[in-house]
Amino acid sequence: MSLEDKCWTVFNKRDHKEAVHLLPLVKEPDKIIRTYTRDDVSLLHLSSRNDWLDVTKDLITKYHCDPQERDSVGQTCLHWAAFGNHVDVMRYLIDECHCGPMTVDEGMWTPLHMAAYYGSSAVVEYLLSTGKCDPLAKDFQGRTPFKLAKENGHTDTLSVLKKFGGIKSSHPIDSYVNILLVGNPGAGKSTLSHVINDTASFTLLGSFRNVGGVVPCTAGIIPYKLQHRTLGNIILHDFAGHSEYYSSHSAVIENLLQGSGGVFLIVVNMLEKEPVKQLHQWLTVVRNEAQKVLNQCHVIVIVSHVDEISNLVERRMRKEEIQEIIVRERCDSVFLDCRKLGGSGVDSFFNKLSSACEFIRSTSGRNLSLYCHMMYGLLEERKENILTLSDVMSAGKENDDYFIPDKREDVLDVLDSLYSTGLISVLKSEDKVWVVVNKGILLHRGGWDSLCSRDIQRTC
Ligand SMILES: Nc1nc2c(ncn2[C@@H]2O[C@H](COP(=O)(O)OP(=O)(O)O)[C@@H](O)[C@H]2O)c(=O)[nH]1
Ligand SMILES: [Mg+2]
Repeated sequence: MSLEDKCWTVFNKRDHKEAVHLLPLVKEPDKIIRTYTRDDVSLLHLSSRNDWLDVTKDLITKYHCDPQERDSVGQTCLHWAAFGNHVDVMRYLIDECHCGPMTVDEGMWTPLHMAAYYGSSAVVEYLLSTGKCDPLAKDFQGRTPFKLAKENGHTDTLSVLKKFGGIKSSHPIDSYVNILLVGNPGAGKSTLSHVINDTASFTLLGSFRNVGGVVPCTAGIIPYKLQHRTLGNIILHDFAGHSEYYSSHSAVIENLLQGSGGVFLIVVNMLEKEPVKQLHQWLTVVRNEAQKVLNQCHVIVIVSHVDEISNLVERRMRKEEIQEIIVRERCDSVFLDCRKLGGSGVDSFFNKLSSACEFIRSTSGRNLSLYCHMMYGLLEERKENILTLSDVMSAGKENDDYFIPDKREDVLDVLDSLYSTGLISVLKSEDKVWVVVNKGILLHRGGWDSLCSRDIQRTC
């Protein structure tokens, strides 16, 4: 047997004394790679699994082993340490070698998946305490670490995961920013909201978007939840401009902006007789609402239909007239043909909107607990528009991917926190609580009807 083979074998057999003895004798320990349950397993992988902190350090610092190297299924030494339930090696790899705790293997397993699957509770606790792991991450088959621990009956690991339920943790749902499109009828709000929607994943330069009639909604608002390429996660609210909706708009805006602020887009049609007067009116409405909610808001004025004025002198005069009040009111502004999917005006609009969204994200101070993220995952997975509190409680018990608190009051607290982000609505009557996951449903007449008919069915 060669010295290299011997060295690999003692690492595999966890013979620490012999490993320390052989390591300085072999040439290029970083090149020693063999097969063990899979191909491309290195000395560093085995040493991480064995919890040999001294040897792991030597391999990296003296013998040039790469802490990022992967075996044939894409696992790194962090995955191997998670398998062995070894916190010391793991801490060293994360803190000093900058190994990413969210590194995934070919099956999309993070080290947390690995630890949960093997019931390595100490590692689960350590990984969660770093705040750098996503306990909701799903593997290739859509399984969360919680599900893997549950499937394998690791009750200790499950309770460690649950212990972190109340701890604030960041997750993409934190980053949703409400964008509110307001303005008179025909200004271009719906057109612009479709353009934002259409450019969520890519831009077709030079093409136009012509929007047909807007679907009539009882409350006159259409919400779109989007993961936008340049804007990040947003919820876009296209408000009907007709005056009969104004009183309900005010209540809706107050509700939406609770706890997180938002970005107002005031759209004014340049062709209107008195665009300056309109802009003044909308600025007053928006400032009023923003003041009520006590959260940071940002306002961008969009002057639409600029393309319709072909006379350059007239265009400049009209622009200057509106620009004066925009400057005075210290708003961001863009002059646009709202139908365009690309071009410099649109790019400048997206840049402004994107910085406004970042501003809201950085100032909202939103900080949800792991329970909130779990609850939202659970609600999204159910794919139902409306649930009662008891539906939610039993869904929580049946679900293997997510966990929610056991007590009714704690579940209500979690739902209230989610309500304040604008992602769901919670409606309370004397004896019942309704959780509205798809808020759009309430804005159509059928939504209220379905809520009422379910209520009747349950009371019968
Ligand atoms: N020429 C031109 N037409 C536009 C512009 N913005 C919107 N429109 C058109 O104006 C009409 C009303 O737009 P819409 O988005 O429904 O207005 P909303 O009532 O504010 O939602 C539609 O036919 C749009 O195609 C623009 O900037 N330039
Ligand atoms: Mg519209």
